[in-house]
Amino acid sequence: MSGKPKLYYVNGRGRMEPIRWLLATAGVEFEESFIETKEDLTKLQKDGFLLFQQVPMVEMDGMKLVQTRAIANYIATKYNLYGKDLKERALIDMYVEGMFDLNELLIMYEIQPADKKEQYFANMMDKATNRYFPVFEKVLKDHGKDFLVGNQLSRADVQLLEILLMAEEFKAGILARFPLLQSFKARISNIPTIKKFLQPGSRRKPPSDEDDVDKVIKIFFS
Ligand code: GSN
Repeated sequence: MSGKPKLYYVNGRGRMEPIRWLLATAGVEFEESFIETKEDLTKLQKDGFLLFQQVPMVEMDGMKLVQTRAIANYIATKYNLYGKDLKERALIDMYVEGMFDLNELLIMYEIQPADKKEQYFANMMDKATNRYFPVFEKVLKDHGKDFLVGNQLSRADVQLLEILLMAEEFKAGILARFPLLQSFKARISNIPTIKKFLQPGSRRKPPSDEDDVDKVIKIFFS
């Protein structure tokens, strides 16, 4: 074994992308094993690799970690991206849970039936710009610091940047009303490990195309 974490998921963003972001931010190299077919998933399930028969799964430090949040919590704690005390951690948890909720909305867009997409998109954009983004804009405005919590980089910053970039892919200009989120985006994107992750050739996954979506539906939803 190489000693590097090994990620088991499809070759796309989905629930694994926040994990890739956290590892990349921590400067940790990782390997990936991609599930390409339903049979690949069934094999992992039959071999007893997956505690709840689901991915994401990350093999690291002698463990087979499942449940996205548990995996992210472990990595964030291990690499000091989880605040310096209980109160900071509580804030980070609240922010990150909001981000997970928004992330879920965004990643589920592609698999909506064609006749539901327009309405789904409108709701998703409404939630992003009227529920979630104003919260983070206000946090930055109120404390006037560079990072969301404790004036040091945490998983909340990393996960917010990920979601800002994803939201912009859906709608360029979505940050127009949020000047502090725009400067936050530029600042966090410039952290060396993150800058590297944002460059072509990194492990960051592109947005999915129609073929990817068909494949994911076949693997997980049929
Ligand atoms: O967050 C988590 O990891 C879990 N609460 C949910 C994981 C999950 O739903 N995994 C699906 C794939 S959909 N996106 O990641 C899954 O592995 N489904 C296979 C199955 O047989 O349930």
